[in-house]
Amino acid sequence: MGVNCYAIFRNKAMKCALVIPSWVPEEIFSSKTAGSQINYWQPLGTLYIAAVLKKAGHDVKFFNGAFMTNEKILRGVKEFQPEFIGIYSTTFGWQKARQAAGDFKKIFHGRVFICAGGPYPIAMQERCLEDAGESLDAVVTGEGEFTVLEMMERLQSGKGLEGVTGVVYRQGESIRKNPPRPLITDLDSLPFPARELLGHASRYIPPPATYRRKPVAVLITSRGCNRRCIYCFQMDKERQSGIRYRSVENVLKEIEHCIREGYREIKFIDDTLAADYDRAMSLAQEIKARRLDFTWFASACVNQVDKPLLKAFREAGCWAILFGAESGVQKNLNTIRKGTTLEQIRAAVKAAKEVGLKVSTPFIFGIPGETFEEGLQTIQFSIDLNPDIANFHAITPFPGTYLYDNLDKYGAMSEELTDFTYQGAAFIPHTMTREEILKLRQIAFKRFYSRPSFIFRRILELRNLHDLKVAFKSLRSLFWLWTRRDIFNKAKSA
Ligand code: B12
Repeated sequence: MGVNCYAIFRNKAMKCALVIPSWVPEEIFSSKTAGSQINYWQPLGTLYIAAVLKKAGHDVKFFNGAFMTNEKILRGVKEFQPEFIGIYSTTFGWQKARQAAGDFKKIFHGRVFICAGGPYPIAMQERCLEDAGESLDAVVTGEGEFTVLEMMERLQSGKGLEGVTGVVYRQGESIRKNPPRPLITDLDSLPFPARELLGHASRYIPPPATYRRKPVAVLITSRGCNRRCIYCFQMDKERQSGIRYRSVENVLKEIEHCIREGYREIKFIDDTLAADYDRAMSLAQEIKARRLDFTWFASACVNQVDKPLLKAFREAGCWAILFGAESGVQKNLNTIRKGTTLEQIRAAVKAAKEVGLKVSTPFIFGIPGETFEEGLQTIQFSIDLNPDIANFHAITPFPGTYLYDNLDKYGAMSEELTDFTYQGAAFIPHTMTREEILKLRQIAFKRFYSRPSFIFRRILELRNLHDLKVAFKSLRSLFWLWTRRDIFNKAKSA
């Protein structure tokens, strides 16, 4: 390590830049369909880091590459002159994160401490430091709030990072790996995410058909999941700590805060909002009782809901619910360890519709052991289910998942990290080809969204300009789905 990074922190409040490297929709989606697929949910994880740093008195600036070019980020960070830079990374974003770290080190002649965090560094840990070389000083290997705070204190006092749990760091020529930091149990003790750092909140919009009012805030009421789906990345890999809940009162305080800040819709990003039935019921009843003026969208697991709960959600302003359906073939649901049945999926979707909720169901193709014919069965199942929104992804073996750790058993994986985007380039099961997975996705979107009954229903539901825009974007994607072969094969459909 060049300049002794630990020596530059001799003052109280530190200048911290939090960066999400630059990315554009076309890097993830086909340019022909990106318009109806692109999602700009708020990056809550990084905003929690920002909130604890601000609360500790540090000067924090946030640079979101979803809306900034790399040049703009480099210029902005250079101008800010931070002493600490934290870079967020998914698997898809790692190469950009590594590059950005190198650029920052050059700009500041090494006189800046740079660490990485987020799903990919959490899964890969010291391998990120090995891969990034001197560009990176440390990796936060879990929830970052208290780890980053303790790192600051250590850096300020010029002490090293020995004993700071949840961090892997460079010391001289060697890499030190400290024990993992226990997961935060008292989530109510955390400050609300620093959404004030987002600038224009109206830019953070979900995919067109998945919101009703703007601006949309993202909110998480619990952390973790006790399910064991083989493709899902979870901080707590072995699911030992189950689900950690915020108190309903603490959640309501944040909702009221968001409404005061002008938000009109909330996307709850809990993996499932109904894991604790009674808590979910009291949350909905409290929202209704307090007449809080916002609409909301949440996800739930099909065997955790029933009509009374969904009715309570509806009456509390919930307009849509996402059920992780995933497959229309029971064998494949079992393979991914979803823990649900086709009958439970049908029952949950039916109940949600009966209480007037819109239903969104994602499906995945390329499940280990799945055949092309079974993929067609899943498409027919999605049509029979007839949700309002259906999405058709490709299973993706993210590092840190059971699928990734047991790859050989199931299939082959791409070496290209930018393929890790659910779009179908990252994994091929032994039972299918990549072309078949991409073909299934194209057939699925075509068949599901081209049904005259579906289009007629959508026309009848047109209410405002927003709906018209959504309809136009969907029709344009449909046009390309029918006129372009291999639309999901990025190499061929650019
Ligand atoms: C919100 C969200 C988004 C938002 C914002 C993401 C962003 N930060 O730019 C949008 C819609 C833009 C997005 C896009 C994508 N996403 Co996304 N997204 C999520 C989601 C639903 C919530 C993240 C969140 O806020 N969680 C809640 C907070 C509390 O947890 P957290 O994020 O893990 O944060 C903690 C730690 O990671 C750490 N931490 C977080 N940020 C930072 C920053 C620093 C500096 C440090 C030190 C620590 C740190 O501390 C935080 C607090 O404890 C997660 C699923 C999930 N439930 O986590 C998927 C998830 C992160 N996304 C995923 C993917 C694949 C993508 C896309 C490739 C998908 C796509 N097709 O669009 C793109 C890639 C974008 C990119 N720039 O890389 C995967 C990543 C898996 C992986 N290993 O790569 C996830 C895990 C979903 C999944 N289960 O598969 N996403």
